[in-house]
Amino acid sequence: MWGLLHQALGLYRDNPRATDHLRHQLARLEQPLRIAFAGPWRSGKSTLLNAIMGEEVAPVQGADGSDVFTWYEDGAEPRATAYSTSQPPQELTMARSATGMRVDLSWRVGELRDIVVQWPTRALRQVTLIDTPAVSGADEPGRVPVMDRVLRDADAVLYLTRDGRGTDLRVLESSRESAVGQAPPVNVILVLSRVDETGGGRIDGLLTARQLARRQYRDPRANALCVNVVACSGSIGLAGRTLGESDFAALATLARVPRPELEAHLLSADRFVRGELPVRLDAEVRAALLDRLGLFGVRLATTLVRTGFDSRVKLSAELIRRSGLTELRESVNRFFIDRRVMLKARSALAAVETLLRAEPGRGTGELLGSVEQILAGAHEFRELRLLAALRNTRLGFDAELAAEAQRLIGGDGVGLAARLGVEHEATVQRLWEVAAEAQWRWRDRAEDPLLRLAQRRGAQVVVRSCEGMLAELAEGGR
Ligand SMILES: Nc1nc2c(ncn2[C@@H]2O[C@H](COP(=O)(O)OP(=O)(O)OP(=O)(O)O)[C@@H](O)[C@H]2O)c(=O)[nH]1
Ligand SMILES: [Mg+2]
Repeated sequence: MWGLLHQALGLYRDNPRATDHLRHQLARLEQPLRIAFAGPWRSGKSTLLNAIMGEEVAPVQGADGSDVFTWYEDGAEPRATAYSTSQPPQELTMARSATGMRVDLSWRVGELRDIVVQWPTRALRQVTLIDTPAVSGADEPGRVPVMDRVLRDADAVLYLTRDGRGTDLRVLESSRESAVGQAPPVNVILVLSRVDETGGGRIDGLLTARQLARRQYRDPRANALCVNVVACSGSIGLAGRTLGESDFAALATLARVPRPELEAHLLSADRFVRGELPVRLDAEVRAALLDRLGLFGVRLATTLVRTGFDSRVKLSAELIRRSGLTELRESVNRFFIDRRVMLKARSALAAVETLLRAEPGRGTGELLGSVEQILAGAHEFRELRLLAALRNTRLGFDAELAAEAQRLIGGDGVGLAARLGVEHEATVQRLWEVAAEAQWRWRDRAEDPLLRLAQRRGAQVVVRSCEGMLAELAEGGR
């Protein structure tokens, strides 16, 4: 990757703008992984970003029609800087709130381009999170469509949609024109968002929505666009992560109201806030609960309190789990953070490819060839292509074999223990034995004349993954 960027630097040495751009890409390779939250208007991007951070830092319902990208990165001190098209960078005042912070934004929206927020939190050690404006289908003249900028500036994307079909996905589909773009969509997780609203208000509605996500995941159209589909309610996840003792006390008080009576009050926001309840709970407290959890969330939380989640800690954990946030964070870890080196390399490849196509000259054709070769040849990319093929068709392997192949090529986690399906404490000796044994078996398959060519090729990738593990063990890694 470094080599390719340096070759490109050589080609464009007389072009200061291109050189600048390439140097920027080189620097970016060293920086934390950038994950963007993208999607249509009001799909819940800012709320989900807050839920992942575990704090309310991103303003929900910001200014409509703004083009601002807000970057959240690790920093020793909370700090926010605004970058505009017309003025020098300017520091913004921030105020801490009970559950996060607020940035004071008295700015003319059209001029603002980026806000960079530095925020000391563990959540940002390895990643930078980017809150982005709503994507729109229509490209306005003179403006880079939001999704193009998202794909250029971020290494990985959580794409939120409330329906998972139709127009929302078209924006993603149209962004796959380049060679890098046509490689497996390893940098996108599709999030079915605000799923608490789709379950018809039933307590198990969230579970139903999660099943729907799994089904959609097998739909070839979604499959071609992302590495995984996860259903999530950002607001319930966020409420779970920021649940305070006083919130819990209020919910516990509500849970003492006989169920049919509470249900009647939970039919509308107005009834809930203003109705007569047989327990003491101020209207402001009720309004605050409603604001954070929604009617469905209040119903869910009180039901959970009644069924044994009877402390702040227990209730908080269960809300997070049910919201789908736990699963989403696991997916982000497995597909993005564990694979950050590859994802960063991919961003650099995409940047070089775009430049080579935009400014062709002597030697650029050859370098484009190298980009395509890296994409086709790098083992990590092969693993990901195989993962996609296994998910779509299993390549004709039976379920058990397909599952084993998926595990060995890192589909269940890229660590050695996860790939080999052994316990974390396993000795190097044991890891070695399991890897060597898997290598032999898959080598037989790779050479089995009775298998189809695609299957033999797939088996070769698995063999290569096993070899990689053995090499890593030989170097003393685990
Ligand atoms: N019920 C429910 N409401 C949500 C959820 N996530 C967000 N909302 C609400 O939906 C509205 C929009 O949420 P945001 O997080 O601002 O969505 P966004 O995608 O950032 O919106 P824009 O940036 O304006 O495009 C707010 O009123 C949120 O409270 C959710 O998971 N469930
Ligand atoms: Mg927003």
